[in-house]
Amino acid sequence: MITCPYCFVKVPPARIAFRCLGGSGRIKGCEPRKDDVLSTFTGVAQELPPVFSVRRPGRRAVCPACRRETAWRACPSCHSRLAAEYCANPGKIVALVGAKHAGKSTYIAVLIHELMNRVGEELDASLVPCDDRTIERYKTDFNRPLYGDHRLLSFTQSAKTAARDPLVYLFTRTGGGWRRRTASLTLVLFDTAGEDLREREMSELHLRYLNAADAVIFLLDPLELPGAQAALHGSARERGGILADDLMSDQMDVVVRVTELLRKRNSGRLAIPAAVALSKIDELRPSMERQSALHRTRDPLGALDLDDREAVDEQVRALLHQWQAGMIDRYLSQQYNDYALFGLSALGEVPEGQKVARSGIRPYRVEDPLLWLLYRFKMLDGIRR
Ligand SMILES: Nc1nc2c(ncn2[C@@H]2O[C@H](COP(=O)(O)OP(=O)(O)OP(=O)(O)O)[C@@H](O)[C@H]2O)c(=O)[nH]1
Ligand SMILES: [Mg+2]
Ligand SMILES: [Zn+2]
Ligand SMILES: [Zn+2]
Repeated sequence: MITCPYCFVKVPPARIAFRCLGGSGRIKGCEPRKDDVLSTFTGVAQELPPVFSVRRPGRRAVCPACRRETAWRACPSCHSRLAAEYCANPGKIVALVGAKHAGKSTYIAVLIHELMNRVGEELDASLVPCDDRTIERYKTDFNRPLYGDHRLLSFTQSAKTAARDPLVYLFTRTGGGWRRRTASLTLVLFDTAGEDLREREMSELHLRYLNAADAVIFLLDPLELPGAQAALHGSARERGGILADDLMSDQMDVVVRVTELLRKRNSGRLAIPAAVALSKIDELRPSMERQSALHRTRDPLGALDLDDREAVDEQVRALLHQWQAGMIDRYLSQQYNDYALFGLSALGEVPEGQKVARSGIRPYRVEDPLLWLLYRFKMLDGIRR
């Protein structure tokens, strides 16, 4: 079974569809025509050669209409293209969720950038976009505003008003040891708007997305945890609490709602790994730093440092309890077999108005949740020092 990374419908391999290549030059083939299924799904009119299904889908198939051979595989449900690498490497879908304004989009923007550069180098890994839409969308919606114009990202539009394409990347790493085994992971990141996760009537797409998730990352905004106020910079205290009166419940609400949905898949404690991260920890007061494992930089070991992991986990747990948000920790421990706590900052510095700080983007521990998940997926070693 593979999960379509666009519509998140589960597709048995025997039902993978193909799209005719159409004609090119002197080679005759089917004419492009309006694809209603894809147009409805993407919200943009799409003209392409037709999609067809075959009895035993392999890597290629012959179009029944024009007899031309094609290797363009498509999801039978939404007609999006399924990349060959994706079909070969059943993807791990990482769901990223958090309340409105928690920092999800900024986190995605910076995480991808880091995986392509610094962290990719450390792990001897490559991150390659799986389709053109991913390349386009990362560039226009994430990279250009943040890294090009140094502007903060605008809030994510609800899936109700704008089509939402997930970003799909193939993450490949060559492991250590004499065998140099190569392992791949398809990373499907779906940038949700905070309000979409909150409403009682969550959309079909979101339900399928969460249902298909192999791991979930929760982002919690410390500015919105009332008990955290004393630990924040003065300016952050003023900026916090702008969203609603009942903010703790807002941060918590998303955790509970998403957990309830995941719960429908099985009874007992959930087996799906959950990474729970405080975002924006650059907003914590410098006085926090002295005893803090959180403020120690992670050594680039190319492996998960288990001692460091435990220290950070403990510290974030202590912070949550100190901030009267211990309920979140208790709730997680009741619901999940496997959850871990993190603290990170995508920007690394408090933004100045609508711009990133003049010192630039200096992410801090953004990769930690992913390293932990890779370790959980057996794609990264854990070491003790
Ligand atoms: N100090 C600090 N602020 C951040 C950081 N990341 C995001 N922010 C702030 O949080 C705001 C919201 O960030 P987004 O990434 O748009 O949040 P979101 O979760 O995608 O929000 P929605 O799309 O509306 O659900 C930004 O405009 C920044 O002001 C960070 O690492 N540090
Ligand atoms: Mg957003
Ligand atoms: Zn054809
Ligand atoms: Zn699909």
